[in-house]
Order: sequence, then C-alpha cells, then structure tokens
Amino acid sequence: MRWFFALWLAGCAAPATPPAAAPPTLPPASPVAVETPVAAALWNYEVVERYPHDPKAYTQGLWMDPKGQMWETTGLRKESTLRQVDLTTGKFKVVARLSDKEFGEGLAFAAGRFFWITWDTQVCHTFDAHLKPAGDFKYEGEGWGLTTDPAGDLWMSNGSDKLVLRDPKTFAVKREISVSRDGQPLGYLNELEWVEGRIYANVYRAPFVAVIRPENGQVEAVIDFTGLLSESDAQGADVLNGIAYEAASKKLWVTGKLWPKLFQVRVRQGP
Ligand SMILES: [Ca+2]
Repeated sequence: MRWFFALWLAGCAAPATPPAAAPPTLPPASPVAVETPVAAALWNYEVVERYPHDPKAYTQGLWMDPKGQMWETTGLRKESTLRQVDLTTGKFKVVARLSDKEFGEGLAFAAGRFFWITWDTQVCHTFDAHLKPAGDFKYEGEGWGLTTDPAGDLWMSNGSDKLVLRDPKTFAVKREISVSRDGQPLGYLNELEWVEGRIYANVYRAPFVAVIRPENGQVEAVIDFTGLLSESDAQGADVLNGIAYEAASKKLWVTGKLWPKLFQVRVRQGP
C-alpha cells in the first residue's frame, strides 16, 4: 500500500494546472509527400539516316511540322535566323531574322503561331502560319529552349534546372518544375522536345539528352550521343543542340551547333 499512498501524495502535490490539451490528431502521412528519386538509366542510340546540315548554322531550335517540313532557328548576334530546311538536301530558306542586338534561341509552334525566344533580351517573337510577325511577348530571365506539349502549352528552359510551362495565348507561367537527376538538380537544360509524354532536353556542353518526366521533373534516362559525329565531321563543330520529333511517324532527329550533319536516330532503352 505504501507505493499507492506515495503516488496519491504525489498526485495531490502536483500544482493545480489545467489539464494539457489532448495532442491534435495528425493526418496520416501523405505517401506522395516526398518522392524517392529514380536512378536515371543510360540509354543509347542508333543512326537511322544521315542528312547534310548547314555547317554555319548555330542551331538553337529544331522543329518538324506534321507535314514533314523541318524548321530551325539559329543564334549569335547579327546571325539569328528562322529557317525552312529541306531535310534531305540540307538547303534552307531564311524566312525571318532578328535585329542585330538579339540572339536567337529555341523555337516551337503552338496555337497557330511560331514562337521564337531570345537568349538575353527577354522577348519572344511570334509569327503566324504564313510567317507574318504576329506580336511579341516579354518574359523575365534568359530564354534557351522551347517546345510544345499535346495540350498546346509551351515548355521553356532558361539554362538552369528549371522548366516553366507557359500559356501560348499570354505567355504567362502556369507551372514550374525543377529537373533532377538521381536526386540532384540537373542544370544547363537547353533545346527541348516533347517526345511521347516526356521532355527531351539537351544538356548544354554535354553529349547528353535528358529524358524528363514533366509531372515531377525527374530524369528517367540520359541518352548518350557520344560518337554521333565522325571525327572528321566534328572538326569545327560545336555542341550537340537541336532535337525534333514527329509524333505520327515517331521519327526523331538531332543535330548540333555548326554541325555539318543532321541525324535521324532511334533511341535504344539500354546501354
Ligand atoms: Ca525542338
């Protein structure tokens, strides 16, 4: 009985404070609160076809329209052009130029217009289907790559690990994702292309194209294009840049800045 009495005494000696509020009931932990990063696979490629490409084209944007017409934008000040390119011969027709102070970047087609962004002047120029100027949009930061998703929205890169989703009617940002490879931010994302529910992105100054899940920014795979240019073709060539995909035929093309060749490639999901 002594222990019971001691407990009773201790209870009586306790200061008269109001009973502590019951701890709040916590909601169950959300199973999707933190996503486990997936390890990016390493994918390879095979060349389906080789085509000539203007070795003076500082390629920034590449887009194949559904009728099989290739379009390309080039950069560098005083040399930034929008071109209609004949895939098989590599011959091209310049259909628009930027002012001398501007530096052209990525290209996409959405809502009946071409969208052509600039590197550091924060302007996106648009052209209608007949290539007539159709108004400009302002944006903040740099412009690097641009592509369109099946909903008709635009995805844009700015050289960081961020991709933003923009409304083609207003160019307003609807969403932003951070791209990560194996849990680490993957920066220098450049030219973009929507391919079968994924965003393919050139990684600037690397022979890699990242395969990005648009819902969470995770890099599912990296396509290693090392060796795509022969040693002789690589003389004077700059980095890999330029991806185009035609959904109906499932054909994929890649090229690079000052590359003398443009390639139709098939991606192999494995090393
Ligand atoms: Ca592209």
